[in-house]
Amino acid sequence: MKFRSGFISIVGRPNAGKSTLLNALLGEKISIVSFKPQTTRNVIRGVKHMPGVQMIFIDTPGIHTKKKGPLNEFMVREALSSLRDVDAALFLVDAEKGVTDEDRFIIEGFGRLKSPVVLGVNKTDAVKKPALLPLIASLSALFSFAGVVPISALRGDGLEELSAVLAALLPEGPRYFPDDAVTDLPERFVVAEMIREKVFNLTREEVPYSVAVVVESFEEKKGGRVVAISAAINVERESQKGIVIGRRGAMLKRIGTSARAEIERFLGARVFLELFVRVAGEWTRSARAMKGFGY
Ligand SMILES: Nc1nc2c(ncn2[C@@H]2O[C@H](COP(=O)(O)OP(=O)(O)OP(=O)(O)O)[C@@H](O)[C@H]2O)c(=O)[nH]1
Ligand SMILES: [Mg+2]
Repeated sequence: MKFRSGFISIVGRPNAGKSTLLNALLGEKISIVSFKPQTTRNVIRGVKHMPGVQMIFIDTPGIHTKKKGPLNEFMVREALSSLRDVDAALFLVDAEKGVTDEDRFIIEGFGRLKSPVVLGVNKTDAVKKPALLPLIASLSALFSFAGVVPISALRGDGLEELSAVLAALLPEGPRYFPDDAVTDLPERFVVAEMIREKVFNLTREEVPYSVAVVVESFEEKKGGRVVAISAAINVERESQKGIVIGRRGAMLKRIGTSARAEIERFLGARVFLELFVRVAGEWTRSARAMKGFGY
């Protein structure tokens, strides 16, 4: 049997469940998730190994048209450019939301793609079965998808079928990654993201959207059994700094405790995590400052 491999970009509106799906497909959490839109900011590559097949999934920021500003524009650009040079695209819609303007905007772009697009209808656990058929019919009227698979990324329903449909679209190709690789992201990046996820889930309004996390030191000790990490949570204003620190440091402590547990699982080591909060000016408005934070 010939070995097949390829790159598959997962695209869709914010909050459709793209990152949840990536983690579920890999069986490991590498991409952060929250109930708020615009969680993912960079493309996140994860490798799925199956007998005779290697699939490299690319999780992307949600594509949207309404929110403006340099950071949002960067995010949408990241998502759209991920579609260049992939072997297939997986378009994820949220069955609870139906067909939205954002979905229509994304579908319009598919006309220019050379690669096949598979439609994944997510969150089927949250809707009644009869609602799915008309949703699939109206989406299929807009574009000729190479396959349609209803799934629940949260529950893991339909993922085997989804993997099989996508694998069948991949060309013969090399093993791009070693057999034990889950991602090519640096550990520091994943750690920073895990901290950002906690801020995203624990703070409100504009605070999550004003935060950038940078791991400033990452030191392995005792042959890698212990890792000492120091990270800065950058915010835009003094008032946000107060919120992230919380009363007598309570919020920062909550962020640190939950992030540390997750980082320990990811690194398979004991972790000492030191967090501090820094005001970095209005970094989401400055292309240069954004670049410094990896955007
Ligand atoms: N009920 C249900 N909820 C889901 C499912 N998949 C994801 N979610 C929830 O949807 C929310 C958004 O999930 P994410 O994976 O962060 O969505 P995303 O598409 O990556 O969002 P962005 O990164 O902002 O573009 C979270 O609260 C998830 O728990 C699903 O199959 N069923
Ligand atoms: Mg995401």
